[in-house]
Amino acid sequence: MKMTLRWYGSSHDTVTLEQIRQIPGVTGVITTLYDKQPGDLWTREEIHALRKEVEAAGLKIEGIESVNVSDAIKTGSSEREKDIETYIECLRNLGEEDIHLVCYNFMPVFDWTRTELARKRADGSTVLAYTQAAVDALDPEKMFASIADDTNGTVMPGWEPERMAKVKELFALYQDIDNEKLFENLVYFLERIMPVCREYDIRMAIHPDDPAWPVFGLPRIITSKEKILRLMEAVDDVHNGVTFCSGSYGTNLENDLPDMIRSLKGRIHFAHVRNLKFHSPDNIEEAAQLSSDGTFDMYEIVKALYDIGFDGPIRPDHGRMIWGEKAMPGYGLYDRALGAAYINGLWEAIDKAKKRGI
Ligand code: CS2
Ligand code: MN
Repeated sequence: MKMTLRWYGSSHDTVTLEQIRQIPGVTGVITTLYDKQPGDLWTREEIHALRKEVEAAGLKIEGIESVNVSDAIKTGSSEREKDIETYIECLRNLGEEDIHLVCYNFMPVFDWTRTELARKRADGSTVLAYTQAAVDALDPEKMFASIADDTNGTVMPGWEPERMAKVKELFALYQDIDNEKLFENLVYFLERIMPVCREYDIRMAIHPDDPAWPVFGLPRIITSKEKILRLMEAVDDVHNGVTFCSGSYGTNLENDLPDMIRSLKGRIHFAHVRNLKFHSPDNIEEAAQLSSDGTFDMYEIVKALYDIGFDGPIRPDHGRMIWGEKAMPGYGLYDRALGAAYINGLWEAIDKAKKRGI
């Protein structure tokens, strides 16, 4: 595996490339052109400039998270062909710049959903949290307003204010889209982009829905082993692959994470590793990577990735906010650096044990 950190670019991130470079074992970043809206073209020049900036800091762009997919593509509206053409051109430009991994999601309206961005834990750290009761009590249009005060002045991915201003319209777009229709539109999109992915060896890696069940009555299709395997079979090409996000699939305790990883051997192109602490099945908060701080056995998750020969980029997904840091919730420097060190430690121990035949 290649240890990476997500980086939002110098005009949005509070964390610098120089800081990332000093985390032991981190060799690359997962980044994006954060100002682009779904459907925008990413020019070769823009990608090249980003690449030069990252390389000047001694790091490599290991992948893009995300090239966002437009609502026209997700809903299959009349604008979809134009947007797919643009997406193909983005992929071509990325390929020309030697970038071979693209993470994306196919969630309607909201990207990930949380009800708190700064829940205080016993140790004084703050974390992202989700309670179903809070979602049920909320009007989706007020969702953004309810969390806006806790963003530390940053723009949260998938929660861009311009987008949230249109929530009502967005809901209307999905009115006639059920799970099957959304799945069909996803397969259509993948089939259309596979040729350019093959040409440039670009691995598409779908991020699961977070949480792994429908919110606000919207369809959700990437939530379980059965559903992700169905997608792998529907477009049976190695370039149609997976971002394995433990914290997203893991929101549903019925998902056996190590088993899912093993069943996706060869198709996991990117891994997001994080731990969750469950107070009940629908009252969940993010935890430190350390297994005993949360509910997951992080050793088993990393071991499963090791066992399937995972050699793609991995990143500690979200981190807690600690030591007085002010950053985008989930994306501070300190706890993600601790997370990277922890995962690296697990990996080294698993590797040495294996090589010594233990
Ligand atoms: C990420 C997602 O920050 C997060 O929760 O895991 O926003 C992820 O980047 C997108 O869903 C991928 O398109
Ligand atoms: Mn994730």
